[in-house]
Amino acid sequence: MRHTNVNDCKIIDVRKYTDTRGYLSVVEGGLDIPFEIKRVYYLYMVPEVARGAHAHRSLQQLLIATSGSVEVIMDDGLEKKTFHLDKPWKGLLIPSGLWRDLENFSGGAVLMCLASEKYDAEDYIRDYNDFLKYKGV
Ligand code: T46
Repeated sequence: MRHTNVNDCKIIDVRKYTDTRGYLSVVEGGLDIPFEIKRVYYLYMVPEVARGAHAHRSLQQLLIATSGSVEVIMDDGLEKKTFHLDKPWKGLLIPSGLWRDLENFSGGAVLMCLASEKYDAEDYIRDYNDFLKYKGV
């Protein structure tokens, strides 16, 4: 989606159930988030490097730092917005068509992604100038 902007990204409280045994969090596609989940992947044992640096043409995602913390910098070509993910019940809902950089993974961080589509290398825009052209900036 060419017309999305950083203000379309939303932090959501992931549904959680608590009792004396601790916490259980759940995400159901189409119910807690506006898409069906076709793929789950997660990043872990990330050294002091940045990841991401791409946009997706179609993919919608929910990112959750299930352990530790990470910064996600969203960029629509005109504006940037930084989200700090640091709780297993805090999710960042990302619509398609936005550039993201992932930085400052804490030690032991695990970043889980619930994705709206199966893997498709063609869905990625990995060159920032191509991204700006795509957004018409
Ligand atoms: C994203 C951030 C949060 C696959 O073969 N299948 C997959 O489903 C995925 C996600 C990746 N790969 C392969 C492609 C690359 O050879 O795994 C390798 C590393 O992927 P990438 O360089 O895209 O990793 P990140 O951390 O830059 O980005 C990933 C996701 O690709 C991306 O969708 O939003 O995590």
